[in-house]
Amino acid sequence: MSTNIDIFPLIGKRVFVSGHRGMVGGAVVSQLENENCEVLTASRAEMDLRNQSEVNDWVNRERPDAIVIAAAKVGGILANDTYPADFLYDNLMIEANLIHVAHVAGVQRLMFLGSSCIYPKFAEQPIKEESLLTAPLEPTNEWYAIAKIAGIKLCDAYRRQYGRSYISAMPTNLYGPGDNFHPEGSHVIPGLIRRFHEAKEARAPHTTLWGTGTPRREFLYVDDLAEALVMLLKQYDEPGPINVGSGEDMTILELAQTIASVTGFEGEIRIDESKPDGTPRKLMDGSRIRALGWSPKTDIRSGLERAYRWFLDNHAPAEFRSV
Ligand code: GFB
Repeated sequence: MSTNIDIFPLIGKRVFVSGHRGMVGGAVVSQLENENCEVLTASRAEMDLRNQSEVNDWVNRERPDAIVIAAAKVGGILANDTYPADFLYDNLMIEANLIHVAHVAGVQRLMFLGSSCIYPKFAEQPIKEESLLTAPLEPTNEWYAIAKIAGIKLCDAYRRQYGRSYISAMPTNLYGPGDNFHPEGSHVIPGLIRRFHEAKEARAPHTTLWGTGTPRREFLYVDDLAEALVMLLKQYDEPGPINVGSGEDMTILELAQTIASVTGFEGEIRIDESKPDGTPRKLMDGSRIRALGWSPKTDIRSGLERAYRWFLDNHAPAEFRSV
């Protein structure tokens, strides 16, 4: 993949991946298995990341060399819009505790994960890292975005004041095995996989798509993200966000048609305009990470097929995370 020199070789290092039960954290843990490092994880019962003294005790006891902040309160457009306090407070606490405690405990390396929704609602496309904080945010997810912007700034502040090598990666909209398939709380891909699968099973003549179907989104398969993140952890050391995207976007209606084909739903797709559209377009400029030698391997069709396979194999409604 990348031919750059590792500024932070992972061999023999203790790497704490927070949020390992989530889709992103789980993929990062799998990716780190190729790296001859020791991966540390902690269950929610062991450490509530919103609790500073629990985070302080755990980090000082386990002494990781690096921390990946994949833990976050996440959800789709409706969850973001419905639970603003949870999205703002939980994410602020998780990142503030981990970044501050990492610094105080002398953790050498830290990678914070944000999201493409940190950029202005009407940012020029494709969105460059420099457009951060140049215009207002999309209202449906400004709570989450403001927490994530604070996380980027925390990494930059500890870098500037204390010389810490803490970095921030901004993934585009993600999907894949281990996603949250909650009917209301999920992102669009797992939401539609579930709804279209259930409509097919019920032989329903039609099912719905939220919003107008016209917004454009860029999607990245989670294993491609994990590969990018491990490369960045080893090789990248700059302030500010670095975008991680697929470089291609599509309309939500095009996405729905592809998911209908993958799941075998042949009925009508009706739009439900009572649900929000969110940002009209969110395609990131990936020049910076491409220059480091990374590019995604998974096309949208095969990624969706794998995500659907995972959904079928793990379809256990009682275990779906609530939002
Ligand atoms: O994936 P999604 O919730 O993320 O929605 P955002 C993307 C688009 O798909 C929106 C439409 O225009 C939705 O209206 N959509 C259609 C659906 N059908 C559905 C459905 O069944 N479920 C969902 N969820 N959407 C989130 C942010 O925004 O993106 C988060 O709220 C985060 O903070 C995440 O940044 C990456 O791209 O609109």
